[in-house]
Amino acid sequence: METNDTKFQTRIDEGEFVEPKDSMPDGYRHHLIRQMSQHAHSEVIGMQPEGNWISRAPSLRAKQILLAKIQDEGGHGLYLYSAAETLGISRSEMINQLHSGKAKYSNIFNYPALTWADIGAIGWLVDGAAIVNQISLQRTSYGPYSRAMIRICKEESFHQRQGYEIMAKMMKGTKEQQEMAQDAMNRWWWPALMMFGPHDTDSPHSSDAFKWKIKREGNDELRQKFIDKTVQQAEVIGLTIPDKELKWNEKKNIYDHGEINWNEFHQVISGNGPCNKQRMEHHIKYHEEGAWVREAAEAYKKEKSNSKI
Ligand code: BYC
Repeated sequence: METNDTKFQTRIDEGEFVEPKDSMPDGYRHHLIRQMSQHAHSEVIGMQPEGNWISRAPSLRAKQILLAKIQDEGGHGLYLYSAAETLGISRSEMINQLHSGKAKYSNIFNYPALTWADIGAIGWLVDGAAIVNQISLQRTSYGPYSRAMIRICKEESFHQRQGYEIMAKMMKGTKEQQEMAQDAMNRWWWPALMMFGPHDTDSPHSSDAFKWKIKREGNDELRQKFIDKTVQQAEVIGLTIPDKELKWNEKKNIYDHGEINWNEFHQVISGNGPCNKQRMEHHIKYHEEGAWVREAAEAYKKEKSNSKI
């Protein structure tokens, strides 16, 4: 007799999407809750390094664009928290897991944004890396996650161009501005490559993720796609990729590249990066200060449901 798990796997193998009320193995549900909640946390924590520059943007135009971008990131967090809630976890549980350190968020947001060029590097490299990963996730097997990705990718492509425009402008500027852009590139390149996660051979979740079609492409495959498209963009504006081993491989039609510092990656994702403490303290402080908003919303909801009785 076919078990529920076998039936589920058949649906997945046939390319069907899974929807919230469908029966699904516990492992599938937990895998998605872990990934989607971490994805949502990344969007929201990612607002911090950029938010730091709103009041110092070099023009009104730059400020308006940055504000819109950061609001988008908050919106992405909301879509993703809502999509994760359809799996039976509450928003407050997800936030508790973030605050207790049980749930991770992307390594990249534990680095400081030191100059205006960092805002360019974040948009261009960080959003650029995120798009490559999220385009692939548009075909993920869980319907609400897939649909959230389609919407998010549309906004991310504007973010990536916003960052590239800042870098291109700085590279046409004074020597000092060019050096600032190169310095930002040097600091953000390697952490951006780490965003794709460990090598597939060292990725404990990949085998289930492929079996259930949560992941369609491997961490290394997506990282390579990002490198190949970004190297050319850097060349166009005159930036140098800080990797001496980067070289075009004629046979494979890809760029060979140097090894990532995995020790740094593991340190950062286990809480010891340059800004982990600051990011979490900030999140906890504003979450606590916002308690009255949540309480008011709950009271309003209660009041409304009582008045219907
Ligand atoms: N950072 O088995 P693996 C944005 C963890 S925000 C931290 O390969 P998986 C933006 C991983 O969680 C968009 N941790 O895992 C916002 C696991 O630990 P746990 C961010 C990482 O899930 C504002 C362990 O390492 N995008 O664009 O199969 C402003 C083993 O890894 C990282 C997403 O969140 C990392 N980079 O694959 C600007 C994408 N990598 O959970 C921009 C959604 C790995 O066992 N997520 N770990 O404690 C994914 O696609 C997948 O989760 C990953 C990892 C490819 C990241």
